[in-house]
Amino acid sequence: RYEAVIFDLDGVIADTAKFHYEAWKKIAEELGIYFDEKINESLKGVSRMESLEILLKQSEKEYSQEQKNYFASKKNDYFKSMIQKITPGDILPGSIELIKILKRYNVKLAVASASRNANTVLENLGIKSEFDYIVDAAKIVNVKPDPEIFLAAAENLGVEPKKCVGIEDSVAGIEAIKRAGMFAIGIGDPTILKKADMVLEDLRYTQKIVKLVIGE
Ligand code: B16
Ligand code: MG
Repeated sequence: RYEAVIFDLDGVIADTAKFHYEAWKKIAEELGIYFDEKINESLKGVSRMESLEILLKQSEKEYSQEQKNYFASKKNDYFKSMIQKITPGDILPGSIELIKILKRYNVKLAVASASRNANTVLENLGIKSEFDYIVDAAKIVNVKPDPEIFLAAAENLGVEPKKCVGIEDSVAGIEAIKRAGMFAIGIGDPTILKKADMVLEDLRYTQKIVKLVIGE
C-alpha cells in the first residue's frame, strides 16, 4: 500500500496543457521561429525560462537576458489571460472521483507542479482545499527532471518517497518521479512516457489507480 499520491497539475488534473501550448505558439510566431507538437512535448513540466531556452534553439539569433525575460513574461501574460476563464469544467475527467476515493482511504494528496500559476489554477478549478500540500514552484531550485519537487512534496506530507505514487503527463516529470524513488503513473502515450511504471490515457481509470495505491 502507498500512503500518498502526488499529482502534477497541467495535463493531469487541469486541462491547461493546451493553454501553455497556445501561449508558446504565439511567442514562436512573434519570434518567427519553428514550433510544433513534438517540441511542445519537451516543454511540458519544464519551467518557463527553460521552456523559452528550448524554443530559442530553433533560432540562429542570439538573445540577451533582457529579451529572454521579456518573452518569458509575455508568454506568461498570454497564459494568465487564458486561465482567467477556467472553471471547474476544465478539470480533467476522473480527477474528482479519484481524489474523493483516495481521501476516503486516508491517502495523503499533494500537487507538485512546475507552474508558478498552480495556485490560481487550483483556485479557479475550485479544488485547492482538497490537497494536504501544494508545492510552491518558486521555492524549487532544481526543476523537473530533477526529483526535488516530488521529494519536497513527500517531505511536507511526512511520507517516505517509496510510499508515494506520482502522476505525470510529461517526460521530464516521469523521470523526476522515478529519480525520487516513487511509483510513476504516466498520463498519455506509452510510446512517449517510456519510463513510467504504468501508463493510462487519463484519470478515468480510477479503479486501477485506487487498487494500486491501497494494494488490494
Ligand atoms: P508557469 P506542470 C508546468 O506545469 C507545465 O507543464 C509547463 O508547460 C510550464 O512551462 C511550467 O509548468 C511552468 O509554468 O509558466 O505557469 O510557471 O505540468 O508541472 O503542472
Ligand atoms: Mg504536466
